[in-house]
Amino acid sequence: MLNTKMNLRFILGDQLNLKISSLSGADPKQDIIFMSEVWEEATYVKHHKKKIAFIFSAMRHFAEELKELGYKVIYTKLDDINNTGSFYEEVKRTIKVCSPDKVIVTEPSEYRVLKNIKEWHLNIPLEIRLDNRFLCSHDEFSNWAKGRKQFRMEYFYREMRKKYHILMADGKPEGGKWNYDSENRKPPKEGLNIPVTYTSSPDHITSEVINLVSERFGDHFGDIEPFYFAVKRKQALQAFEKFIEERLLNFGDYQDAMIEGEPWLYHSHISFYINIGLLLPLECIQAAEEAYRSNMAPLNAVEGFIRQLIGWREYVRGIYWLKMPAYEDENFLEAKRKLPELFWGGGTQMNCLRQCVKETKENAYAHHIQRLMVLGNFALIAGLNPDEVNEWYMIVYADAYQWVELPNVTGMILFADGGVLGSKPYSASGAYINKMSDYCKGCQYKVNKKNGSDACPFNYLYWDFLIRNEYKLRGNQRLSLIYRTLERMGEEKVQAVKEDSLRFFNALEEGTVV
Ligand code: FAD
Ligand code: DLZ
Ligand code: SF4
Repeated sequence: MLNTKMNLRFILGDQLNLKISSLSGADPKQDIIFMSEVWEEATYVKHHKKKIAFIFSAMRHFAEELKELGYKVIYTKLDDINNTGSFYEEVKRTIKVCSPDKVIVTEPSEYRVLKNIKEWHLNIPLEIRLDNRFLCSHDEFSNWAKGRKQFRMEYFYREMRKKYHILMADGKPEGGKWNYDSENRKPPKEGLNIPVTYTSSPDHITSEVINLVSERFGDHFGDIEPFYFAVKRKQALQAFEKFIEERLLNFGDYQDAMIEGEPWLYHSHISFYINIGLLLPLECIQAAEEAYRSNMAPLNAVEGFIRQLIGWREYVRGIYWLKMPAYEDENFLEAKRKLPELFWGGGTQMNCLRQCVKETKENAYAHHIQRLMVLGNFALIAGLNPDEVNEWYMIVYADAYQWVELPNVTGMILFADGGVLGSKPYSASGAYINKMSDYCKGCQYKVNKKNGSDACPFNYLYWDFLIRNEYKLRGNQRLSLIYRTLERMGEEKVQAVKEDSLRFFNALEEGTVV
């Protein structure tokens, strides 16, 4: 029978893939595809300029691709005269114009937007479809989590490897081990030959968007130019291929390394492309496995990379949907300190923080260890308020959406969930940063000094954090050794830690450059 129903297929800015579930069964002759740049989404936090430009440009390119494939597309640009500024009003306006029988949308990636959509009154049916890009459904994750006292990524990851037959040999993990991290995470060495990352030049669509963002979002954080991200699937595939061919080989070895002036290292730089749909996680995982099978990259590198995608990425999403909305308000350690100006480029003498903020401002990107062990570690041991830290991470990274940002910040760096996502806080002193980077060489502070005004602040803040939070953390088995060391620390030393930390925090509050 001929289908005479007309569907309005609403595609959000992070759903830019032809295989997205909301397009499944689409009839180019009947259906209308709707996309909209809305003020509400662009400003609910003051996103980095590069992030907004990237999303708008990728949306506009995707709309063009759909038109070339013969689809009817209605697209509202941010500065269209009739743009009402919100998803709800824009969808209602479009319904009035084209009178569809039904609206179809793939579930939004964020709780905030899903809640909003569920409250819409459209007077026609609204079908919300599951997001088929993710490899673990909400139900599967809940079933995995059910009855477990503790969630641990490593066990989830093994299930996912088995489910998708990734790096498996006769039902066992390839090479005999599930995880090859003991071979990874080498400190950086002199003279590494780091390949340049993918860049593209802005075309007329991107140039128009850059002008729009400069005009309308001039007061947002971050540098808009140079703009070099891929904005079309074809380009994102090239960027990913470049990673497979040139950097995957060393991904494991230097996964945790940090080098001044080298923001990209051997990472893949695909999170922003995957998160908006330009790349699909499974195709990236399978391509990496193929690189191993064809001897292009060693197992430690390939397993490490695949674990990030099929393990961590799916795991944090699972935790997010399992724990929302309460997860947003978690503050297990009752951290209250305001986010200092240095996070906005306000200046600091701590070279590691200065470099990571500078690169974040320039690129809307920092790699995992910069986010975790420099910026995140500081936020944790300085006791920064989780709401402010979460907002900062949501703003500054081009790959930030709450489903992935919140668990990484609240769970992974701040331990604000009390140990749901990870088993212990990732706190570390300056020694870790010194081992894994060359930042300390260019720092005014002395990484080997434990106390005094020229000592590395990470050194005394690390102990002060443990002292301040002893009543919450003492019972944690994985911290028992550290607390025993603290017990053996003389009263004089403890006093010095407290005094140095107090001096540091006072300076921070007064706005003095620390
Ligand atoms: P690679 O190092 O090459 O890793 C490959 C891929 O694995 C990434 O592209 C990403 O898709 C996935 N991945 C790796 N680690 C994680 C992780 N912990 N959680 C989820 N996916 C992961 N990632 C985001 O996509 N958006 C965020 O908003 C975000 N916020 C973060 C905040 C903090 C405090 C921390 C510690 C991590 C955060 N991450 C976030 C995870 C990770 O840092 C980035 O995914 C990664 O740095 C992106 O760079 P890449 O593509 O070069 O990653
Ligand atoms: C991040 C973002 C921004 C800045 N702007 C838009 C927009 O104008 N239109 C749109 O459809 N999506 C945008 N996005 C991505 C959305 O925030 C994302 O799709 C939802 O938050 C997912 O829940
Ligand atoms: Fe960072 Fe301390 Fe090293 Fe300075 S000395 S770069 S503050 S770890």
